[in-house]
Amino acid sequence: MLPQSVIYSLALALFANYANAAPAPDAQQVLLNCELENAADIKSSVDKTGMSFLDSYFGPILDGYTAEKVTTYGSESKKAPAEITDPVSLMLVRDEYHYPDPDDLRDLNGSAVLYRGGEFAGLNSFAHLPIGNCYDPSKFGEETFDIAVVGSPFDSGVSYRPGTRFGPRGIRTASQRLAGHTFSVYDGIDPYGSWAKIVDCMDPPITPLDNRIALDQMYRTQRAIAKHGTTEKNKYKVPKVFTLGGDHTITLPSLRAAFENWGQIAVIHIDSHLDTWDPRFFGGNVTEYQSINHGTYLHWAHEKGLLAPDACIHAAIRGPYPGKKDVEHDIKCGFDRILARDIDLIGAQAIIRKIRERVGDWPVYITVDVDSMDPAFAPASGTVEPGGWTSRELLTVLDGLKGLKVIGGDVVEVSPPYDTNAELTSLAAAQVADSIIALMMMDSEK
Ligand SMILES: [Mn+2]
Repeated sequence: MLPQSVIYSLALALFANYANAAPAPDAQQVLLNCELENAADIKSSVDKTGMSFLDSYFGPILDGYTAEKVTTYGSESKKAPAEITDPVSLMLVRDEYHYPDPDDLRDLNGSAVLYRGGEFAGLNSFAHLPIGNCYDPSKFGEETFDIAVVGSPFDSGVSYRPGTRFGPRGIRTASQRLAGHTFSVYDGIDPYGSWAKIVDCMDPPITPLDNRIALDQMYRTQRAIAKHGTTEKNKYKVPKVFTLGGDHTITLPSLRAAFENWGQIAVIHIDSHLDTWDPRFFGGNVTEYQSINHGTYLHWAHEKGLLAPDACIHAAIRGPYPGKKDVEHDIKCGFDRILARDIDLIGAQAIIRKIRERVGDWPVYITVDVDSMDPAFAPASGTVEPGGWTSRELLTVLDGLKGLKVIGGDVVEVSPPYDTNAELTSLAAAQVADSIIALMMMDSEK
């Protein structure tokens, strides 16, 4: 992504200083290793004494480092280490290094990665994704993408801790180290460097003063995003949407918009609470307005016919039930339940199997409330419940869902004002988003 012009000018000013202090560059411009095509180029960049950077610290012992020398040096049975054919030590040529030409802007405009530091640069989009032009109807047929990340900055449906209106920006800030050029150690996947075009549609304005209008704004946002076509390598015509919450109420408008494109949806709901509560008992029974909130939205999704019958499932459940009939009501809404302690009793593999069997071939929407995790890992959520999953356990379960038809998802209930200085909750949420986006990407590939 292009850094802003302000960053350009600051960096150029810095460069000007360096350029003045350093000797004038000669014809042989020394570049970093990533720019060099083969080992011969690297050798030609070694300084004139033939000493590499490491040699200057440790002496030339490493210079003749061969398999033969190692076997005679140690015991006979000692296995020689593999010879390094592309020795990094030859790359480090300190005294000979020349700063780039003052007009060389490749590292500043993003066309080459010469140095680290991109993590802090540019606008605060999710994982440094390009920002999409998502809400201009004249671009619907023109600007295509495969997955859109969008924020739903909303917290007027929460029953306990507020602050999730700042969730999207918190998660984006915590996501800055997710940025292409990195591959998961578990499955080798890098969704941002893959075939898929993924954009950040940023946050539309959502009113905090009337939930009816806010829910409609979020629904129209999701609907507009889905009107953009997809790229050539996508087997679907409709882009998928991943939403950064927001309190959990935001899942309802997302499901409503997704239903229009994908039909009935199997929801995998990872949360400490059921969230299918009968609105007559949870917060409602006074006005219709208050009957739609972060504890009842799944009831409404069921009542409006958005959910695949008997194909939805909760996981990490442990919050107390407000009433004795809650589980009965939950079953009527089409859900099965995996409890938080099942991770210890039956393990992640059995949980993954149970989820996969439950949702089958239905289009799947994965919604993760960060209160599914223990407060030790996600302290800043709307309604914290001790005894939850670790962030690792949650990510293990999510990554185990590879191959399902994941058409959308969200991570919700991140309230940055309650987070630690170390951004624990937002960091965990960003990683959850990363895992679900990867599932969405893999399913879309032709
Ligand atoms: Mn929830």
